[in-house]
Amino acid sequence: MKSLTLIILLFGISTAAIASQSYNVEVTKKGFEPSRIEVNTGEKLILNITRKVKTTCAKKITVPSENIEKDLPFNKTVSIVFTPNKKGEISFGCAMKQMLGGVIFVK
Ligand SMILES: [Cu+2]
Repeated sequence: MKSLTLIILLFGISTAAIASQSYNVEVTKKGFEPSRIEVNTGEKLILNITRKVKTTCAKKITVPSENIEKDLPFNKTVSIVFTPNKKGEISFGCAMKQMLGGVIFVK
């Protein structure tokens, strides 16, 4: 019986690892939209970000806790991918001390 439980447990873990969630984010004159995103812990997260305005300080996106920093070319979709492994809040924003930014809620 113990081994059966282990198999079920392993199966559960691998399913969670395969699952992914993706969200589209745009940079508009208001900043990042949406600026609040709710995601599940343990699932691969894909954020597809498109900068729609030419004049903004958000020409880059940073996710400091994940060591992510990426350029956001005008009108071109850039994806950032990581797996949130614990519940809580992950902030993201422009490279300039996140003057424009948002929060990812990991539940
Ligand atoms: Cu900025």
